Amino acid sequence: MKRIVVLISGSGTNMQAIIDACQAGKVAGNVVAVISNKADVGGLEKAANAGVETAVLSHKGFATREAYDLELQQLVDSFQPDLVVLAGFMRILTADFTRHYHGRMLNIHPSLLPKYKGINTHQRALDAGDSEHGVSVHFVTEELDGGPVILQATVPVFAGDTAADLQARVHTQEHAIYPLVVQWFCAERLRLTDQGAELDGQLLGAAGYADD
Ligand code: NHR
Ligand code: GAR
Repeated sequence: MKRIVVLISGSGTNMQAIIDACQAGKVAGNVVAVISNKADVGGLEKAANAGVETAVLSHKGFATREAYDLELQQLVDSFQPDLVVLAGFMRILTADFTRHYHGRMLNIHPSLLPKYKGINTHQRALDAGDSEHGVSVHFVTEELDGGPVILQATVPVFAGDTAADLQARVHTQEHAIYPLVVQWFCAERLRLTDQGAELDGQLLGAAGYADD
């Protein structure tokens, strides 16, 4: 069983979906800890209710990002994770941190990458008049939202949609695709190579689509 540490900053619905999949036996792994950079967020309560250990490490009071990330790295490593999952974690991570977890850290980002890296993705898709929007799961690398994409889900944009409408539509898809990607990783079907993300030895994004 792989050991999974989830980093959150908010409501933790993706975290919950991953814990549920693990506890239902759909994933060859366990969430061994949930760490938040913010106290009193909904995700911490959800994790505790699921019997998962929680920790808070606030970024406030650290002089530099480097200092915070070093402390965060020590905390994460104290749980000896095989996989680190960013699930609505809202802090940009230093290059050193991302290198330390190279090939074993995932993020879910609410856009069809490479479109709309960064924040406010739903509003930006609306402002651009896009007819489609969506969400991407990717390996985390130093480049913000720039690591190799593993799986995406697409949703339609309807006339009159608000950013909140789009966010809700995307959220539902997130809860389907993130546990699936975590399952692939824990089953050792997913790898990060110099070429990109590989599923069952096939490079993703180049030619193949997975149907499982
Ligand atoms: N760090 C690296 N190096 N690479 C990635 O791909 C990362 C990352 C850290 C977080 C998640 C990401 C997203 O999915 C993520 C991917 C936060 C910001 C941001 O601007 C941007 C992207 C992501 C997460 N954060 C502000 C900051 O100054 C704070 C914003 C806030 O608190 O609301 O860190 O979109
Ligand atoms: C998700 O929609 C995720 O895609 C997004 O935050 C939400 C977290 O929801 N991530 C980012 O915007 C990262 N910048 P959750 O806490 O309910 O899982």
